[in-house]
Amino acid sequence: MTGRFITFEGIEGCGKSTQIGLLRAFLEARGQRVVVTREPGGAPVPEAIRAILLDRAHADMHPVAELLLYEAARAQLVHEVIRPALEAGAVVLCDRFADSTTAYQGAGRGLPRDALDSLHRLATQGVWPDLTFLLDLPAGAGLERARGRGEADRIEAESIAFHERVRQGFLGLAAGEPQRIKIIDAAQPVETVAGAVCAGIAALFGYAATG
Ligand code: Z5A
Repeated sequence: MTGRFITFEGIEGCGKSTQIGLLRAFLEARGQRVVVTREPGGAPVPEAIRAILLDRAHADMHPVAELLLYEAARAQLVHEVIRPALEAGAVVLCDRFADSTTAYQGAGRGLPRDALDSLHRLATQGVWPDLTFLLDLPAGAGLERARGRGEADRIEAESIAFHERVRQGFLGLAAGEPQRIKIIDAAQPVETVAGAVCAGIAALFGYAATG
């Protein structure tokens, strides 16, 4: 595959969508073809699964059912959007990917890591990020930002303790894979975070980070 696969991770409200929009403009200004997508979602079947996952009416969803739905959405998104875009040479920017499952369903819900890793292999079909930005923020700060948007969805409505376990799960992943996962302090102003993202991208693509 000739394209590049870049993912953004972090707790709710950490600024992923904001940074993906800025990075898209940065890359397109340099002549890159960019495909932006998100998890769960990004295509008709994954969007339908997203609606089930985030619906507060499904408060009693079993953690394993939740895990399998995230992986099902991922399998379809990889098949339908991510792999074809990478094969066509595009830069794919994805708002969340398998690291989110390890953090939320692993660290957050307590599901075993070996089961998660097996399902990631099945769902991702060998497609894995070249670079991941972890926008790190204390759970309370992220939820405060996100809750400014209105009623919380099923996952947002979890306790601060759950979201803090998720945050620690992300940090643990980054500690184990420092080459792929770059931690950025997401409490900094938008422009400062964007500068750090561009520096990481410049290293990957070999061009100047300013712009
Ligand atoms: N989930 C899971 O459990 N397992 C999985 O495998 C996957 C996902 C893939 C998807 O929710 C939920 O599914 C998610 C994890 C779970 N739930 N939680 N929690 P989603 O897609 O609806 O939401 P999200 O992915 O968590 O993203 P978000 O809430 O849309 O936030 P964001 O994209 O990271 O942030 P933003 O929209 O760019 O910014 C949020 C606000 O902060 C906005 O008002 C911005 O203007 C502001 N902002 C952004 N940057 C800054 C800075 N630097 N300073 C100050 N304010 C800022």
